Amino acid sequence: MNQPEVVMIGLGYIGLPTAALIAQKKTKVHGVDINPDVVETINAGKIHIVEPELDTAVANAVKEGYLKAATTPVEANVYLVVVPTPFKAKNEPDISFVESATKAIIPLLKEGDLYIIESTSPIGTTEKMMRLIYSERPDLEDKLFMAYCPERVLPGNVMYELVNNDRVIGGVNSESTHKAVAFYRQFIEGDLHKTNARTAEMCKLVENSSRDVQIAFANELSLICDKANINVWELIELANKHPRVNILQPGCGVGGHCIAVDPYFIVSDYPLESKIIGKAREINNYKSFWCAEKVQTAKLEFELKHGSKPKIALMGLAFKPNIDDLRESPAKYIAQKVLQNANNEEYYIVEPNIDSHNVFKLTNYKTATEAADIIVFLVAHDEFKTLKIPQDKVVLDFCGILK
Ligand code: SAJ
Repeated sequence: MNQPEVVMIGLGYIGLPTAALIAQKKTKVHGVDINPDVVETINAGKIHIVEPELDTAVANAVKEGYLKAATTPVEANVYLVVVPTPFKAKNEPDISFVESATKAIIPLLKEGDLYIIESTSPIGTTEKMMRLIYSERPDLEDKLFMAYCPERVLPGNVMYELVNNDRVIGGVNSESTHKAVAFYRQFIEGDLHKTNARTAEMCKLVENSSRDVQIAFANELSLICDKANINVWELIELANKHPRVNILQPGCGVGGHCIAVDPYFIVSDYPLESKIIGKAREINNYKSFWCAEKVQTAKLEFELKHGSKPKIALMGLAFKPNIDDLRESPAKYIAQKVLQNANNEEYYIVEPNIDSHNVFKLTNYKTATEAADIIVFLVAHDEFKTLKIPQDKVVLDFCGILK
């Protein structure tokens, strides 16, 4: 391939679909990933993640020569950093992947290049990377364009949302913002909103924190209603009849790679100011613990009443309904916790969206509900909503299946 237009560093859940999207528009993309297996898979026209429509997009882009992967970057005109920003101890964000991706491209940079970070990042990261770049390349001082542009796609609908969602684009100066907007305009049909880098960084964190806080409110209501003997689902439905009220749904906690994580990026830098954001994280985490305790109590009550051990069905392991993704899943956490406390009861673990699991032995959802004495709904998968549950079963409905 001749010199690519774009280097995409990080070929994961966001980087790879974005690379494929750019390549679909016949712009040459050189994708970079530290994992040689990922590189090999992509160069064979295949994909290593589950995402509808991504397979054909990547296969076509590779076949037509617009997408190529490697473990190291090459010279280009636009550099996109789309690598993970995980956590160190004490929920502090770790930007070392962003740093190492940036360091890898510093020697390749030339006047007029555009450098964009998409990775979820603490406030000030883009400016920090700017200082890093200019400290090593003083010859390029003020001659590069740099911006932050977070992604906002929902796993499972990435190929549609990447093109159609609005984007927030913040440069380290207005020239950078304009240059980055012009770049994204080629691939994105949603509106592109201009701001500065710090606001764009904060915007991403705030979007997910806002959802976390709203879910925490619903989860808090579920705890209060449990004590007050009120059906929380009915309550929320009725409250939402008010034209300006829109309460979200309680569940067994908040999982996934974004909403349960991003608020900590704010809390760790601004602990004194971010009281609601921090508390929401606590409430949502506590909700999972509370659910596990409820199972334990139901189990003991059953034993006292019947003088025998119950059979227990744990319904759902995914981090949200109708997906096969188990990472950071509160349902999985609850299942693990319940099994740790197991005392010769029989358990049926159910997850209709996956065929098998390396830790949990899975049971079909119909078989499990027929056999179990206690049915615990952890995830509101569609299949569960069609089940007819006999009156004599104990049901713990943490996700509104029976509402
Ligand atoms: N959940 C509830 N109650 C609700 C809604 C969700 O308990 O009423 C739970 C889900 O079960 C799940 C968790 O919250 O455990 C998160 O699920 P989600 O569907 O709200 O979001 P994600 O993590 O799949 O994707 C989010 C999205 N952000 C927002 O909706 C603000 C997505 O647009 C982002 O791109 C993504 O995070 C990300 O990458 O940041």
